[in-house]
Amino acid sequence: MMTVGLILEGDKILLGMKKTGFGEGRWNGFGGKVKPGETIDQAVAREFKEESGIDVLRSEKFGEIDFEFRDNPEILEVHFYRILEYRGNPEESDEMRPQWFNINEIPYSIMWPDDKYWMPLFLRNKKFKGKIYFENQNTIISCNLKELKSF
Ligand code: 8WT
Repeated sequence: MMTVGLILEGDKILLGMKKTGFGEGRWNGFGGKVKPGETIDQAVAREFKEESGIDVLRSEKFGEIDFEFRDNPEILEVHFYRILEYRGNPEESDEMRPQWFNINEIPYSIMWPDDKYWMPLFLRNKKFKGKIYFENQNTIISCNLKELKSF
């Protein structure tokens, strides 16, 4: 299980350039694996702080996607959270280089290819659930997302 947290503040969104590991070289939200004994909400705040320096005070789930890769039977369940209240300013970490982007200049070509499908829903305050099947890290075979009223 994984978390991804995102801050939308007016017409700006905070993304981080992943410097190492899975997703290296892509702009992304802040998140990572949920640890044993930890709630998903705790993981959202811990990972967001570790990677961005920002303290999450309140967050809300807005999406859930099951990712599957053609060469790997294991399904990656990712929980997406909107950060509603936070404290502090973004600081670079070993893992991430944070940067604010205008929502009209989101660098989709340097992001996970699924982001162009669900990010517009996030920007319009919608919730969603779905399944995305990848050929490889650059290519989507199928994408099924459904809007929800609530989780
Ligand atoms: C992620 C945004 C993603 N992972 N961490 C993502 N943030 C495993 S595929 C994937 N989009 N797409």
